[in-house]
Amino acid sequence: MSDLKDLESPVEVTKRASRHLRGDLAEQLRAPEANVTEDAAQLLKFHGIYAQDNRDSRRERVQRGDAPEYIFMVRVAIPGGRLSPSQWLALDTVSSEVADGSIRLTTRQAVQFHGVAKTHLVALAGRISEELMTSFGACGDVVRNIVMCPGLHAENPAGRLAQMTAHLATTLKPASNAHWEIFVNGDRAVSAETEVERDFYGSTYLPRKFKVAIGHPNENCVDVYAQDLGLIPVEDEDLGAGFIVVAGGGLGRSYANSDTFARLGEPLTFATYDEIDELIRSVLVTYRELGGRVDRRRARMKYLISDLGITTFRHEVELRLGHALREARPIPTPVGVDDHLGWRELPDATHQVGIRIPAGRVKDYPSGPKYREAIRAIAQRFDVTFYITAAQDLLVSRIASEDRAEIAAILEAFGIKRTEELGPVERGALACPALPTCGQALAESERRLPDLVGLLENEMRSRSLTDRSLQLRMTGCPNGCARPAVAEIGVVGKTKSTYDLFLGGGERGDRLARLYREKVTIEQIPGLVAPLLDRWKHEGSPDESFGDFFHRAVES
Ligand code: SRM
Ligand code: SF4
Repeated sequence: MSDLKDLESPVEVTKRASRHLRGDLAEQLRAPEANVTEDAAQLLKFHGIYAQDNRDSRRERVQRGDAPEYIFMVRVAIPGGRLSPSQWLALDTVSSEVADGSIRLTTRQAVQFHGVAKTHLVALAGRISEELMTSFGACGDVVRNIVMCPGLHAENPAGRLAQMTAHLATTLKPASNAHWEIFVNGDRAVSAETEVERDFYGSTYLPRKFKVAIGHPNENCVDVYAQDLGLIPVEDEDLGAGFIVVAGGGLGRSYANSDTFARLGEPLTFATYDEIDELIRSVLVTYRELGGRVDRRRARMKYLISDLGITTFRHEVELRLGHALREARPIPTPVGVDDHLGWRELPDATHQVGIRIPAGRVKDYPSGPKYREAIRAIAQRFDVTFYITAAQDLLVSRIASEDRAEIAAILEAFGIKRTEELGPVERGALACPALPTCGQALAESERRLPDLVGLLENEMRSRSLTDRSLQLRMTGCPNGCARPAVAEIGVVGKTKSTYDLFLGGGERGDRLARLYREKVTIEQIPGLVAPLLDRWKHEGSPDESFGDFFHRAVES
């Protein structure tokens, strides 16, 4: 046993000693220092909080002999991305009162606040908990925010799938009362001594984060193959409604470990609604027991599946489940692509408008669109439902027919572009936050996205390709938070000013992009893509996407 402990990563030791995620967080939060210790920073992640510093001022401050400007990022889990108007208004208030004035919508339908001071963390947690939201379990070695295609939810908000998302979001959270005790209820919460963590977490939780998404069978806006577990709802002829379960996806890589890679999930089984809870738990226990705990860079479930092979992994799940798994059913090929943007009528005759939010950053631009003001005005006046999408956008859903014109007028008044006005790259471009907040960023991402979008759209325009779409995803490092590994054009930070260029993924999310050029600057990218756009225009078939064309004609 002691040998095993010697091999564990230090985070495992911190988790085990934490008394169900408490550690000395309460004391650390009260201490006068602006930052926290490394151990506390690891535990804070389970509470949805990241210790960061402002990287724009880091160098200058350190040269002056000053400490870095310590700040915190708080991620609020929003299951299925669904929010009520009063929940949105609470997030809006928090963003002005204790964060940097923006609300950052994430690629997993959650919300992030940046630039929060340590002294404001408790107030923030308390405010959002009043609206039944929490950051607990939004980060850390647990099941992260449950992602669900907003189409599935909006079409049937009271349906079985919507209920299942809510159920999973509750039952897959850690059982520990630590969060409520430290951040919300003070000493009213149950003592750690009597607490038992959920059986699939135990005292050291999972080896790493674990991601679950429920995708639409007709389109793949959630990137279901990029998840540790992807669930695709289908009807089985014999067994009725259930899910094709794909396992072992994940897109992060690390330059520091060459044996890390992006991987697509592969079919594991078919499970009915009644079976899905037990199946997920058995997968989690398998991962908890067999997953790597030595090198955190190679601890995700995708490596376990890759190392064992899916057949052996299935067998291990069966051993824990107590019976054989069914064969997976054939995965339906998505019939289309749906970014959920623009206006549409829902089955219950209400309306929905999907608003493009550049890089998910809901804020008011001084001489541009006022996203926060517009959405606040809608939340204050209308009984609607909001959905955050996995493409960092926001849907205003369940709009009564009589309110449609007024909501359209609000969006126009605050300068929000109509979907038809969006450029062919702008419409679907994603970027991770990167600098100045992300401690792992090697290069800019969100802040340089508009430049790259503009450069690529110039190339599209000069070739009269503006009626086609081109999917661009950019990240500041190979962790891949905006999922560039499955994009038509993936731009991945390598050094301060250079990026690796990946090409040939696609909007079905079922193919990895290929490394096309290493270490290029943003300014070089249009020149590298331009000849391929020419070929796509002249050699591609009219309904062939750029990614499909590249894969068929250039890569092969
Ligand atoms: Fe991510 C770490 C932001 C989705 C793979 N991610 C981070 C951290 C917390 C940086 C850190 O560890 O210090 C970033 C916070 C930066 C900041 O300043 O805000 C960060 N990740 C994001 C978000 C906000 C990107 C966005 O533009 O929306 C997304 C938040 C999701 C959420 O709401 O839960 C986000 N991250 C993803 C995705 C995409 C997805 O899940 O669909 C991936 C690739 C899929 C995957 O997990 O393989 C992703 N993030 C990572 C990794 C690589 C993990 C690995 O397997 O090695 C890290 C690094 C880590 O965990 O140590 C990371
Ligand atoms: Fe940070 Fe890298 Fe994720 Fe971008 S991809 S947010 S730089 S960890």
